[in-house]
Amino acid sequence: MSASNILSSTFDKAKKMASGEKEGKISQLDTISQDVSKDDRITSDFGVKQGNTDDWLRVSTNDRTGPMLLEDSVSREKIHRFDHERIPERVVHARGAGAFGTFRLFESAEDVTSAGVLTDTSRETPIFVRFSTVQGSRGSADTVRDVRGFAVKFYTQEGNWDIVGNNIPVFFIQDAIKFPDFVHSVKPEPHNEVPQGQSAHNNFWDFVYLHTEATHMYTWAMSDRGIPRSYRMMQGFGVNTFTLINKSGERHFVKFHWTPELGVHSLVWDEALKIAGQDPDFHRKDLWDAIENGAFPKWKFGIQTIPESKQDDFEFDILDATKIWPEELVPIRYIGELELNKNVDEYFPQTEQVAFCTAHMVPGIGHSDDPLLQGRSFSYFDTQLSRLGTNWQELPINRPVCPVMNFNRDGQGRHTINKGTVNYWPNRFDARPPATQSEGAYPDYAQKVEGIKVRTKSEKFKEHFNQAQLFYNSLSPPEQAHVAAAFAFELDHCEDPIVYERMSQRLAEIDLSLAQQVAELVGGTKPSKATRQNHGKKAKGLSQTEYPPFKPTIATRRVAIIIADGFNKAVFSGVKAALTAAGALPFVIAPRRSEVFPAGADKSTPGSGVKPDHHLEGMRSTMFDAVFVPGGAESIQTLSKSGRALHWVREAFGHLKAIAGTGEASTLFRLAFALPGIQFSQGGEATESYGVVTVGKLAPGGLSEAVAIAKEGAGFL
Ligand code: HDD
Repeated sequence: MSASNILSSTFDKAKKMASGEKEGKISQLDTISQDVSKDDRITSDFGVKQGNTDDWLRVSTNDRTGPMLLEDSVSREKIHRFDHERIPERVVHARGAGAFGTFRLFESAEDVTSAGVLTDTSRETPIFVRFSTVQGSRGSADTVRDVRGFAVKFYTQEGNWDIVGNNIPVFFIQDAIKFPDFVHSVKPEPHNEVPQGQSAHNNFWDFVYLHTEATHMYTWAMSDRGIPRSYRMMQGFGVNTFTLINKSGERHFVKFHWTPELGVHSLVWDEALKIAGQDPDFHRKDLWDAIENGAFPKWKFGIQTIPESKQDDFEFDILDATKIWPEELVPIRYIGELELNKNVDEYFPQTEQVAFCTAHMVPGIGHSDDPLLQGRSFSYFDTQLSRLGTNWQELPINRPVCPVMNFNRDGQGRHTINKGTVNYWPNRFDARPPATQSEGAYPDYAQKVEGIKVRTKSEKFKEHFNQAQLFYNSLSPPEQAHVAAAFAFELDHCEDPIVYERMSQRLAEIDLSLAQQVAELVGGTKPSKATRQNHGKKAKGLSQTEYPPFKPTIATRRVAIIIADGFNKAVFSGVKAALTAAGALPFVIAPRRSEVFPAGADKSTPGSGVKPDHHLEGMRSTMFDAVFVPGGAESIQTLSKSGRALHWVREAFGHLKAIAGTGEASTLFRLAFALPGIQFSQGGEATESYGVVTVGKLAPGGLSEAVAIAKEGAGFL
């Protein structure tokens, strides 16, 4: 395509969009995307074809390499472009993964809002989501204990709307002015820049002790929510209180919720620690692979709303971001669905350059006086200036799909070419006047405000412990045990006694038994009585065990099938096929990656065996959700003698994974799990004990039992 053709087609598209034609975000991006094709030839940035991009132009002879010439502008261009590739990473949420998707509304919320995206059930709104960790830098590990970002950009017909949320429904601070202190305390310490992506250090625990409003949030962060199994298996929350305004001009306060179809699941801590080293990209790859395999992750979208007249009816301030709105008091109404269905084409221009902002709102959705939200809406806008430059809104991933027309002009890196003689309003041509309400102008809600100018918040903001207790009380016993273990791990990393001593006392304001367990482990003084009585109340929706998958499924779960020479091929093939048919991802693991032969095969005939996906040393059990071991006398004998194979199944057992085996596999399991109570099947019946499913003897043609085992194993996930 010639340059003029490319330009005219780009302009045609832009013109169509400006005239209001509904364009999807992907087709908009297609206008500026470039495929790498074999038929293309390398050119300079200015289009001149290059014959050699490997040698700098220099004065040389065959015998001697001489000096390089400054005149070689193409070499200079290549190095110069490389020197400036990096932009400042995000101050927080630097490490992330993004994907495109679609938002569909199945119930109109017109009783509370006039926003098209929340009232028009015939629409499909294109969206971009970026998940992230908070503390670590861009190259840090995915599975650290941390809050996860869940930022959603809706490219609506009325402009961009961003919900910049997290996987935890509350926050560490109530007022945006404290954000720099909070972030400094959790980031690596200033003297030695240690640790990376961890809250397990003196400064963080020092800050949150001195700052009691963080208590509720750090109790969540120490729960299993801090170590999700997958971005696909996390809830998302808008966290702040926003407002919705309906056609009659009535205002409701609102909180936004995303609930995953796959249920809410976590890693166990030992697993998270190991994966951080074994596969730092674990979550990124998980999201990418699911989308590439067509297993599109989905979330239900819900709203909790409170009419303006009921604003003061609660014992907490509904504008306080350190508080949830318990579902018993304010039920969630599910009205829409989000699906992620396309990976990015290039990470930097899309995932890295996407810029979210809490101030990006469309008519029908508005701010509240939530003091955290108000400050955020300044901060996000401001940070993009140093990260992306003045014209960050023009970057392709950030552009709305509806027309943008105003008299903002110039600045570094400006792309838009505005034709015409005027760049101001009003002008003598009446060009580009502001819109009227009936044309869709954003309505400013006429809110009555009164008060005196002070640096304080209302009384209710001063209560900091009730909901920390509510959360802790609502967890199941294993979840509570994980919270205690997490505090004990983190405070063990604090060398300064004042820090772990004070925190041991602080936990007694949540729950005495929690404080005692932690104090004993970390060497703090064990409190003998609660500094604050636990009120004993619970609320629904806080334990993640309340979020099983909408439909139980093994789809996209990674199952390791462990074999060695002499394995039972019929069982192996049957189970593998059954897993694949159910949408699971089976991986064959063996002592070596070169061909492994089933019982009875001629090892000298290449092709009669199976080529494993990985060898036992190369890929650890932590990478998988379940393990299946088919029988075969020789195979099991080899595996039983292998320390690595025994460790593999033992580790999977320790991490509470589903484990299944047939025939001789129970010999391997007996060796690996020398637990007196564990039962193994002797006959043809499947036996389930401690999450291990076995069938001792497979009848001839017993494949169906093996397949049933695989499916039953799936039931544990
Ligand atoms: Fe923030 C990024 C979520 C409070 C200032 N924040 C950022 C991202 C998420 C959140 C998901 C990453 C967006 C992306 O993927 O690009 N932040 C939250 C939530 C908060 C919150 C749920 C509490 C309700 N944030 C918060 C406050 C401030 C900021 C109080 C400042 C006063 N946040 C930022 C920031 C970042 C950011 C520095 C870094 C990069 C960016 O904005 O674009 O401006």
